[in-house]
Amino acid sequence: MKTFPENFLWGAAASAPQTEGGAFEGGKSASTWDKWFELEPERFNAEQGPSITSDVYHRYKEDILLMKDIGMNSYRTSIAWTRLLPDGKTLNQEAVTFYRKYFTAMIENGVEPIINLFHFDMPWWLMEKGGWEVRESVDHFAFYAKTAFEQFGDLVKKWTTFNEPIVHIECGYLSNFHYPCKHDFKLAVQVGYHTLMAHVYAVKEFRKAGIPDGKIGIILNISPAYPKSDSPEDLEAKERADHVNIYSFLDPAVLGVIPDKLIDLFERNELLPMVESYDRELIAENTVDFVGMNYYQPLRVKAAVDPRFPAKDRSDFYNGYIWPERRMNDYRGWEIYPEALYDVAMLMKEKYHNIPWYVSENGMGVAEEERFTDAKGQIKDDYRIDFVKEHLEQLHKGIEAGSQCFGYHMWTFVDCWSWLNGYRNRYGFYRVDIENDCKRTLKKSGAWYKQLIENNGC
Ligand code: BGP
Repeated sequence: MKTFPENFLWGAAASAPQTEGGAFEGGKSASTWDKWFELEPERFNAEQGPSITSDVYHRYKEDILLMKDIGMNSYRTSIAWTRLLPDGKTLNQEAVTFYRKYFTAMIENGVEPIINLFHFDMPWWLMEKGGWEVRESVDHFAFYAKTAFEQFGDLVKKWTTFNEPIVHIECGYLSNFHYPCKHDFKLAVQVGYHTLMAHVYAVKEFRKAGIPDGKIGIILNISPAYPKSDSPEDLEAKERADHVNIYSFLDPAVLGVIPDKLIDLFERNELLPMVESYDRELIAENTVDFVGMNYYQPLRVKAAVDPRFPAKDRSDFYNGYIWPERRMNDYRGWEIYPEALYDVAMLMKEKYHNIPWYVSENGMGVAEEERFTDAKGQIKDDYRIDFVKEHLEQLHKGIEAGSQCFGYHMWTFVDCWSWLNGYRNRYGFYRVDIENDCKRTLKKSGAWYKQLIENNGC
């Protein structure tokens, strides 16, 4: 049996916009997702929008008991900025009451809340001004962060600023998956820079708040790049991919510096963002205490074919390729490669002074899971159990080699709403029956996870 360290965090992750629902209840204002769905419902799978999702706004008590049932000792979700500060300035007391009850119920049931501030859910009032494109977004975010620390700092000890900041940049400004669906590399870099500064200002607010025993981190998605060959061109493609997609946030967040190689690459390609003279110092002063790593898939890269200069997209820095031996989760189109989790563990140990970190998301989305229901009504998701086992094996190897990983969170606890994919792919330990009042039913993987937690290993 592979035993994990004492007090290891076992749990799951989710986000406010994907679970809460109550989109226009309790004084909440519209997020960009709420508004985009109103404008273009046909862009969303089966026209499933964010207004109800898994109804956690009304069911959080019931859900926390279900967490307890499977022994989870921690859970990450986020606060909806649009609920706490509907106009960006005025504190919504109903939201304070809701989140205080929600977090208190977790604590009372032995589930430590890890609370994130931004999970792709830009308030619409701010998006109308340009969202992360404009520098004033940084100040608005800092005020929101400060408010959250003041209101909930007595309950929540582990905080994170952003979930996967690269995703709202690439999906909103390089591909067509998040509003505002622009394609502009230079703007994408500016959006990324403002996001980074918003993170830095939130960390600064956190230090000022002086929450006893409080720790702050950031959640990044990590897809380590694996080069097609050892040729200098393919190796350079790997370096560029890792710099753009990983080190761009990980280096400033943990080491307090933006890597020179990235600055040089952007400078040569006329992509440098507008900055303030004091930013560099602020980045250096406001590093994190821990990192969350969302790992789903690796990135296979080779040298770019016919790159444009200056670059118009990441494909001018590196190209993807299909690794002939790959295994796929075809429902999501993501490669399954557990070995990368060991590489991530080693990266954190060797490049990032062995900072404490945890697997903040890992999981497997599968469509039409009801196919696997047995006579007693339980979904037999053995594929998910195998997936987790294989990943935990690699993680365990990394911990044995000295990496300071303190937890493993599955995406997700109850099936949740997924952006443009709606409820197509399911990830949860509990099935959510959206046709039947969002009823929850334990899947086989949930029962298996309970055993895993009891044994602190598998
Ligand atoms: C991560 C996000 C989550 C979640 C998950 C699964 O990148 O942090 O919000 O959605 O991926 O991906 P998807 O829902 O696109 O299948």
